[in-house]
Amino acid sequence: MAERYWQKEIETASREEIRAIQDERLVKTVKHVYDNVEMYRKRMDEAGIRPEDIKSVDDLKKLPFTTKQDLRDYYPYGLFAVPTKDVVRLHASSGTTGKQIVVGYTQNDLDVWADIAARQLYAVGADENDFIHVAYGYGLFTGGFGLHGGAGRIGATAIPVSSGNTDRQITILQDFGSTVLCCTPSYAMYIAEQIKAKGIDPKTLSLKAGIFGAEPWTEEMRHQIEEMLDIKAYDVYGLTEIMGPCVSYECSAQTGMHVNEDHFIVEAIDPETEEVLPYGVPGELVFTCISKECCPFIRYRTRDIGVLTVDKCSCGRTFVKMTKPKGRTDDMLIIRGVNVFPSQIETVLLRMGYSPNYKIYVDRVNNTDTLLIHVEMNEDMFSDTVAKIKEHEKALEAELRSLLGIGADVKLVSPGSIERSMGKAKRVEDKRKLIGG
Ligand code: DLL
Repeated sequence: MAERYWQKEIETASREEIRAIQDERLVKTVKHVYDNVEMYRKRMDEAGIRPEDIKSVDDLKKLPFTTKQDLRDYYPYGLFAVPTKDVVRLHASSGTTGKQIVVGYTQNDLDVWADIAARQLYAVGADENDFIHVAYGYGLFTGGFGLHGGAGRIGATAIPVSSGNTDRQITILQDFGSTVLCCTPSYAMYIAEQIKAKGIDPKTLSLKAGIFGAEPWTEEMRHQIEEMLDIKAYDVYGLTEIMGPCVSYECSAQTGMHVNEDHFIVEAIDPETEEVLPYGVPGELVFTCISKECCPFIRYRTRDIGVLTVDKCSCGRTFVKMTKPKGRTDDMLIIRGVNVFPSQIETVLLRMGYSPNYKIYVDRVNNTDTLLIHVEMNEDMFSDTVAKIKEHEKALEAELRSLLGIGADVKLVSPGSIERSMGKAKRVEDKRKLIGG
């Protein structure tokens, strides 16, 4: 298949060319925030850094980090670098804890966003002939409007279904001829389950690809969705603070996501020492916006753990690639001193032939952390004897122990009994946190 590019010149530019664009845009952005955002001016003055000291990407490490707490402290508009008369859109994210954060976009910011979402759509093989079924939520969440903007930019037909009402999603998939499905991977899985339950053969649908992100998901889950929906499933990454979806986008290679480096500089840092790590070493991803007008955050700490690589990609694109983030530092569970990511548990379940429908319960009993995982049994296990089910549970527990390095209790529950999510899945209930422990 001939490769297609939305903006081939930049997407396949040499590393030197990309670097030159970043140098120029970084210098401009630093001056912009120094002149217009009190927090950055204060922090740079305190650190004795003048905007003129930042001459290239090499100087980036001199600049202070920005955190989610900063967005909360300057809520709602305190970090905007343009007057509100120039702001044409607001989005917000509530996250799982704390006050929501608000970001603004100028018209130019929205145009850039549509461009990078268009890159994602082209990278999965979509063009003006496609029907883009957007089942991410529309509203203050960035998912719906983000992919929608990209669909318009490539001249495809956007179907703004938003999330929820799964029966209607399926009717639309059937009747409107959706070719690309955009939603969270957990919702894609639920849609796939419902399609199966209704006895619909996925081959009778026009779907060919899915663009799934907004939450961590494993390779195993990718394979399962691809098989159940008979599509190629692509990952997409982004966050409200930096733009929304499509900060980075997956291509035909399906081995990680290219960061749109003409708009964002990405670094991986050691979350403890804050030192910048070399390519190939897992670290906390940090993004600097270099083309945004309203909210060009500098060195924003995402809390997402990923690995950056610059190896030549088979698709021809030259932007740095990031792996699927395996989780956030603040979603990481520390159980009896051992770091556990929900995605590790998901890997084991799917490898053992279970569905990715599970719920993790963490508690503290007699000063010891407990880990209990509810997993849905497969339809064919449902008629098994109690003793047989116990055997399945024991087998899963052994596998989990060997991967996680700590023991976990597994309870197999009936198929369909774990609550499904139409947006980001909530997989963990940490009762230790509820009691302030
Ligand atoms: O989730 C933006 C988005 C919408 C991305 C639609 C992709 C598709 P927030 O609600 O601000 O924004 O959440 C951002 O979600 O820091 C990650 O922890 C997580 N996340 C996003 N994409 C992925 C992904 C949107 N592909 C937070 N893999 C980020 C793993 C992801 N985690």
